[in-house]
Amino acid sequence: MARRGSNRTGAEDGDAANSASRIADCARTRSTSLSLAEISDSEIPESIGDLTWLTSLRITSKQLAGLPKSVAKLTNLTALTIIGSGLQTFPEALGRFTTVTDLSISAHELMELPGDLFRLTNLTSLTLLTGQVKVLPEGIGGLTRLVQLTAYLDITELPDSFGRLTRLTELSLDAPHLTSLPDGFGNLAGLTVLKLRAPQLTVPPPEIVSSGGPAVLAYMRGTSVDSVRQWASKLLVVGQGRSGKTSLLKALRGDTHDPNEDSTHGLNVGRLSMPHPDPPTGTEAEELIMELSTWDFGGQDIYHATHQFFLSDRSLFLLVWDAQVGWEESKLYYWLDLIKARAPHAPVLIVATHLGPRPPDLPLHTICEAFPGLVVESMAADSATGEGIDAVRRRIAAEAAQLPLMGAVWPRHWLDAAEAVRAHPEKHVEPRVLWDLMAEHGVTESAQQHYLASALHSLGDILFYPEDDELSGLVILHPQWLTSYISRVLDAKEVRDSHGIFTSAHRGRLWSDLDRSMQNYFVSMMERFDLSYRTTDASSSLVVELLPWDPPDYQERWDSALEPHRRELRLRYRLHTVPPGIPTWFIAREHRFTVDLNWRTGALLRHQDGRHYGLVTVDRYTKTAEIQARGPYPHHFFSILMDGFEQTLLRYPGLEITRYVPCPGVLESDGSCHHEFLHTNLLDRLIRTPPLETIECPVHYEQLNVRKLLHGIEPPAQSRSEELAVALGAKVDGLSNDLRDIKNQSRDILDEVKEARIQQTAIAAEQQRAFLTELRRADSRQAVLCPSVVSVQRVRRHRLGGIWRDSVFRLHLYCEAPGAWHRIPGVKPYEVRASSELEQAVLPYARRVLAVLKYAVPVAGAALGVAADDLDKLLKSDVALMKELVKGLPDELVSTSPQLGDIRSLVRATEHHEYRQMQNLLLKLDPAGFWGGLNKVTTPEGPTYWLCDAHTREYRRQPGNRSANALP
Ligand SMILES: Nc1nc2c(ncn2[C@@H]2O[C@H](COP(=O)(O)OP(=O)(O)OP(=O)(O)O)[C@@H](O)[C@H]2O)c(=O)[nH]1
Ligand SMILES: [Mg+2]
Ligand SMILES: [Zn+2]
Ligand SMILES: [Zn+2]
Repeated sequence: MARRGSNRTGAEDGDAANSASRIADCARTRSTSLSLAEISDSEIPESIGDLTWLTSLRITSKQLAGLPKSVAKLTNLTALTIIGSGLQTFPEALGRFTTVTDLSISAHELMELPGDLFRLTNLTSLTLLTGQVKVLPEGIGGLTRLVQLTAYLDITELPDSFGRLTRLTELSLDAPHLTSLPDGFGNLAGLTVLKLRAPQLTVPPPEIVSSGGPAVLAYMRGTSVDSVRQWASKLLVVGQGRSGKTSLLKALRGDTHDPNEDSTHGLNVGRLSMPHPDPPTGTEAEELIMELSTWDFGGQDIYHATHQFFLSDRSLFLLVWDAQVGWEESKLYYWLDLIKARAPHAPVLIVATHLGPRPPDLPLHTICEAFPGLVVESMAADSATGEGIDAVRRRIAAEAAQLPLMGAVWPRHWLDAAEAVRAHPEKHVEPRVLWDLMAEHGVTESAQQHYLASALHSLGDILFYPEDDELSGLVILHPQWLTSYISRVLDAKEVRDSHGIFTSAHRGRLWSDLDRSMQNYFVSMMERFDLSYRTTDASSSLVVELLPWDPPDYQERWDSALEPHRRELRLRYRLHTVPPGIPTWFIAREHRFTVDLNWRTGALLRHQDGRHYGLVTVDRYTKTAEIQARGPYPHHFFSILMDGFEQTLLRYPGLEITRYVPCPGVLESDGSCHHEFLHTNLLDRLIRTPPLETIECPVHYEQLNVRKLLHGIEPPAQSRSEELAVALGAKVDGLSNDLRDIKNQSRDILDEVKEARIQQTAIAAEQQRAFLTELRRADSRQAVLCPSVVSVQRVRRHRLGGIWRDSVFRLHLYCEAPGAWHRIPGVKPYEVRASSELEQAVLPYARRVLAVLKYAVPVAGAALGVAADDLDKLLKSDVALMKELVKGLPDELVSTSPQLGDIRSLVRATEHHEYRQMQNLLLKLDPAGFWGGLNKVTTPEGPTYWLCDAHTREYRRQPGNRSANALP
């Protein structure tokens, strides 16, 4: 009731007010937009029909069953949003809203989309978050004005009519069971933003989808012109060293057995062709030949981390073991764990070799129970005598024929070009040669050449990193060639003896057949794979797989990081297996924090501020990993490390991960408490209404605050850090005043100021990072089209005749370095004439930026070529002007609905409308994409930021000579 009479357009009340009073409010203020948020009543009163002037209506309700008849009178409505989690049938009245151009419906229980929906032919923007709907009717093709479509559906296919939506520019589709796109999809020529989450898709193949919208369109257009089916796939052969992998492949090919077969160094790629056992009807040739590219991996442990990059899902695995050695010694569980982690959907054929006195027995039933759906059969064959080889070959053919990508449709030219690239005899070429080769085979468009190259890269056929300054000049056509050189380093006793330090002297000896530039290229390649990093003495690298197992003495340093604050954050990961590369890849990836205290299963790291420390440890026996951070305000550093670690774990899409928060309690008897809380469980407690704020530790019986346990683990922790930022800001100001008094310049105060500043910066960093993460959550890396942090001012411009007439918005770009947001010195702002239309886009966005910017801490200016004081002044004036600018804006902040679970990202995507609008504005203002000289940097932890040169250097592996793009 307190809100009555306030003239707030579209305000949403947090409390569950009844809709009648809101409608009455609206009737009095004649506001054109009405929001009925979280209303408690299931029926909306008919009086809503009196609000005939309404143009925008938003209803969110858990109880909503339908809409009153009178809504039909709202003939001016153009935007309608209904979020009704309980809505089971579509409101009948909906079909009458023919004036509506913008419709958004979230209804998780809705099973069907009625034909009525497709009468709304004026729709330009449609959002359907209806995850249970199994069919998208052909009627969708009638909505030819659609520009933007966001949908979460349970469909397996899109209707053919979809190709008629030729005005579509933005499509976000989350369809977990979608298998193919319709032929007409290629007609959607204007589609610039395509976000597809469709893991089951085979047409186009995932390697194309990962390149983004334009690649998908080019592919679909290509197939509609002329397509062929590709009958090829990969056969990956793994197992312990000397188990008989190479020999088995030879036997399958019909080559003679070599009793003295050499051990495989790195990996060997070859071919195996076999007839399709059951060619689809209509196949022209009498016999359809399937081409399998065989990947024979050297079995030695040391290679395993390198091999992971070539173990791809949607391939067939042969897991080979030596019957005379036995299944346990052959580590079948280890290999199955690994395959499951890396390629959870791949079929595995277990093959015992070396048939002899000891029968090839194994507990198949138990194994199949432990790995449901993974193992397709267990067989036995002898490569020396040929016994059983035919049966294995037949079984491989049968399984290969079933692989999802066997027989995939490709544009004819693309396939021709791909074949030509695969058959090229050179080991490496310049990109120019690759493009020429593709052009010769009909792929002439530069963009298409890039999509194809990136698909071949994802398939493991070539290695090419066009966005990496150091690696972009070369295309490796045969990955096994590169791995053989890496293997030499991994095999080298001298490198192992020097604790993994690979010096230029080693390089000269081990890679003597490579010239200098190729050696450098290979070193960079190893860094790309997180296998090594350059040490401070830039001529050496540290090969992380060769680090010693025993930790150095780090404890004292680690303990000192706890004083004087005793602030510590911890998170524990329990994994179903500790696969190769964990945590070594992480150690390489995060080496910018190194203090040279690394070992094979852990590392002590330090933040650049010198006060925050992190510790990462892995226990292979208990299959746990732990991340800890300590310092004055460890949350920021902790989240960086956590992101980096999660990013590394992502290389294993099938890895089972459970996260725990260790109990911080201390027991009188024996030190710290050993209990751990399930991370999801803690989160669940807070989602409850009312939230369960405390939890009892079952070991030491203390009631613990759940938020405190989770602090720093769950972004963005906005309110907590805001409070602290305010308090600290005041403290720093106060202390600084004290300092002006000469007598008071004691060490203590200086130290205190320094300490407070470190904390302040860490808090700002956490907020700024969380802001950008949230903003870009729905974007892929490619979609981070332009910088997002801008300060906005409105200036009156002096016109001829001395009259102040024209008003412009002035936009200053900011460097996005977390914790150090700053204007870029010497760069002119963008200017755009203010209009009311623009205001709607700019102001709400400016407010969001301001919410974070106001706590920003002045950057140390020296590195940026300006005095810190000047930057500080700019920052303060930007904040003041922005406050002025957004004053009077209704304080409506759209809430997201956590109940919606996995469709959350899409909900956010649609609610990030203002971000999109700002993005579009900036793209118009800077069509050449200069962005004040900011660099787009993808950090090793995943997020992409736009950074000034000085801050870019922090992420570069070596100052000044490489871009910091992370691995794919
Ligand atoms: N009798 C017999 N010998 C075999 C069989 N398979 C392999 N061998 C022999 O076992 C040894 C190892 O075989 P490889 O094929 O090189 O084994 P691998 O698994 O490729 O070994 P790595 O490359 O080191 O991982 C060689 O001496 C082979 O001749 C088999 O089925 N029967
Ligand atoms: Mg071998
Ligand atoms: Zn406890
Ligand atoms: Zn910067």
